[in-house]
Amino acid sequence: MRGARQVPERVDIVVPVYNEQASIDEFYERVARLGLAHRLLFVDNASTDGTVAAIERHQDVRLVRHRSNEGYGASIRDGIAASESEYVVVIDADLEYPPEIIPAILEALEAHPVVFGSRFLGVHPPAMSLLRRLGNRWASGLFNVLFGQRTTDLYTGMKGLRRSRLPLSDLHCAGFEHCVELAALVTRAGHRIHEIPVDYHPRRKGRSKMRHVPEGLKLTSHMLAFWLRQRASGGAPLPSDSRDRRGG
Ligand SMILES: Nc1nc2c(ncn2[C@@H]2O[C@H](COP(=O)(O)OP(=O)(O)O)[C@@H](O)[C@H]2O)c(=O)[nH]1
Ligand SMILES: [Mg+2]
Repeated sequence: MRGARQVPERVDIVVPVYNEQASIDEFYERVARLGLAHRLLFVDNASTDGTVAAIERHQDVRLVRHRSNEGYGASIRDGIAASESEYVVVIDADLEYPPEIIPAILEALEAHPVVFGSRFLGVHPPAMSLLRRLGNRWASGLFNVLFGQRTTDLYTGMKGLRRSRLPLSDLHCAGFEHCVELAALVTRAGHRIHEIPVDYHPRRKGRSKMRHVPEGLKLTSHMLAFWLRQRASGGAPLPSDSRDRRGG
């Protein structure tokens, strides 16, 4: 990867965790193999298992702790606030997204202010239920129509962001609606969401904590609310690819 040796000192890897004791060690080891373990910034969302103890066994990582469970979005918001590097990577510790994708995200961030790892751009369709696949496609499609983007995976948990190019302190949402808020914020900032394919492996350890159908309905209503708010404030310019490259 171009610049692989300089980039690490400019990246923070924000990892929201809630009861992920089973996968912390493997996640850490795999990031360590990339030479990036010391850039890890875990945000524990008041886990009730041994997640915190598992993280604290690794002395070169940072840990932000919530006293009570504040939601997925709150973890990312607080992780970003506690980080300081120009490159911010967000990834879950449940190993559904392989940490080995991080260097490719960093490389893409050199040219694009926002990079999503898309589970739908690979050679094979992701191993997820038809309902989840259709739900994601529908939500991504609706978002694209409303906000003029071309994302194929609005709800991916694998993202790269350039701090100087985005008003990240404007993120407020605490739940999974954070995904919509962030994508809307990217649009408001005038950027195109750039995507690279990511392999997705449904969790082997622990169980999914997201209730997909109710969350999907909630996210759709948030999407419409963000769109109405954006329109009320004069609307956003449609993102253009050329703007992404300028000064990237
Ligand atoms: N559901 C949930 N997940 C959280 C929270 N805070 C952090 N997370 C992490 O966010 C990720 C998303 O949840 P997950 O169950 O993997 O959803 P799924 O991958 O879509 O099945 C997991 O890695 C969690 O550990 C929270 O408050 N609620
Ligand atoms: Mg997951």
